[in-house]
Amino acid sequence: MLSSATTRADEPRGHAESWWREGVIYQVYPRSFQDSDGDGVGDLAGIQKRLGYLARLGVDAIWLNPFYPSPMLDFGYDVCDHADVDPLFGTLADFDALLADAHAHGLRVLIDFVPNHTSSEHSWFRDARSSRTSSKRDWYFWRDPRPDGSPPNNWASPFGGSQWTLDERSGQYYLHTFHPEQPDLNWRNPDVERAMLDVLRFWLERGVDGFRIDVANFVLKDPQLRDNPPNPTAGTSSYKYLGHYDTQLHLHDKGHPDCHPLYRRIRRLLDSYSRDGSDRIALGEIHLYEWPEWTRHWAAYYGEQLDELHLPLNFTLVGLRWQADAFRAAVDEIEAVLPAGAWPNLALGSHDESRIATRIGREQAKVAIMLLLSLRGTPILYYGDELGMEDVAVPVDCARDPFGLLDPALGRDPERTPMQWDDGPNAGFCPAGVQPWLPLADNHAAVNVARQRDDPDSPLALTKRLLSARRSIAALRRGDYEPLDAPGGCFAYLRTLEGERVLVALNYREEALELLLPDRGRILVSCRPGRDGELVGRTLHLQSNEGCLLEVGESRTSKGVSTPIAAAEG
Ligand code: TEU
Repeated sequence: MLSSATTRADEPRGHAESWWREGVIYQVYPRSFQDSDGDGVGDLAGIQKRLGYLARLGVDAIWLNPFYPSPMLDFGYDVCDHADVDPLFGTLADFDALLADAHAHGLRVLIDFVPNHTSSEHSWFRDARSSRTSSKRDWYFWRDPRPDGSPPNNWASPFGGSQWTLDERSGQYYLHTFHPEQPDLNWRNPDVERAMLDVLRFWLERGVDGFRIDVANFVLKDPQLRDNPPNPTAGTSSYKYLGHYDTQLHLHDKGHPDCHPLYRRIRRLLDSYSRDGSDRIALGEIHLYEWPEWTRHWAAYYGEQLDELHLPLNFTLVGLRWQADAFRAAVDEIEAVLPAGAWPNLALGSHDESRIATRIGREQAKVAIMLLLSLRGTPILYYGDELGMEDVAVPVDCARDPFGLLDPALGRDPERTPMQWDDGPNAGFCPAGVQPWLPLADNHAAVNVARQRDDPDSPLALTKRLLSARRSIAALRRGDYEPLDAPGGCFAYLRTLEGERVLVALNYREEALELLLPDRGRILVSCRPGRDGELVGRTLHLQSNEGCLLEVGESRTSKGVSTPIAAAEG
């Protein structure tokens, strides 16, 4: 990244014009990153204490999950006040200090914006539910029961049951996509839009660099609230099965075309706060996985003129089997549907998904990190994945997540356990003698930052080498992507930019592999330590679960033409 003499004190050092295209976003789950006040729950001051680690790791931005005042039924996705900090996490002054210090470390800060619903404890909802004539009544969805007393339509909630709950006092049902304590806001009421855009302004004025928008495409629904049809592909998706929710094709409770003009308005607001080199961005969570041709609908959230979301989140890779051809097909499909000039984004996990090392295995997870950090697109790295942290089996009586209370198999606690910093008490997350809010992994004495820092074979060392390669090689940050036809079990591609040419070869299998390369090369980073810098002739040997990034000489390929690389003979 360029360093600039004109950088202002309140902006990150060394910004590039498209920081959000070239940079790596690191997701911090505030409850679980670092406890600074000894209550067993992470907080903003704790995150601030660890900024040096993040800067040294080599990421460019952090995204913080919600830290707003909340009853924490859905761990902050049930917001009571959008313009404050829950005392559990600190104060607004702590947020300002964290933001300023992050910027001083060269890190951008994205925060979670939760537009679809509030907590039922939010003053808006308390007011709305107080009477049918409340001035806030129409800020939420209220409908009379059907003649038989049942809910107004068939919409099923991912948290189980109906999306409607009867409010006994007024005799009407209110809508909640998720938990009954998370009533949905009615964005068709202009006052709601005005109030929520003011929330964005509040944080933009404080200097945040953008927002991760929770369930961005859920905010506008069918105006007639029609029933959802059955889902003809129920149970066939590789994405986790949510039972009753997945028996419906969610055509009418999300993804209404009116979302698009709304995101154009939000984009205009963000742009009005963007200055040269300092885009304020929208990273929107888009869930459409059961829709026919969903990738086309997903891509539409970039906007026809690239005037909606900078990065509509894409979780394609999370649901895939660990197979080279499945990954190549998924990446190629994303590339094929992207509007001209749009920029992909990639994630291997999040606070909602089983950890990558648990899903595919420890060695395989290193190959996956290499994939994440070398494909075309903005990588989003979930905290702890750089260590190969694994899901932690949380006993049923300690379960905290509302999903898990519904069905232990769906619980998201296992992927939200405390960050493993060192081999001291509570892994350095909270002081000795304090009980962390979720149990630590049993392996925390072996799998932690302090241990891995000195181990060249560790996932952390690999992640650092990859992030450092991204910093020095522009082709990795912004080059074209060209898939290569490789032997079974291998996903290989070129990243090219002007004269720079980086070949990535990933062995998905448990057996060694030999590849015939289009040209000679030099290994920049291998998942196996000790190979960096190795010169390779036309034959590349990959051990089981080994990935390599190679600088290759001039090749005879031209953009868009697939270069076969054969299995080496003999
Ligand atoms: O998640 C949206 C969402 O739909 C997921 O809960 C999904 O259904 C689940 O992970 C199964 O795939 C967002 C947040 O990321 C999540 O933490 C919140 O619980 C949810 O919204 C409600 O705000």
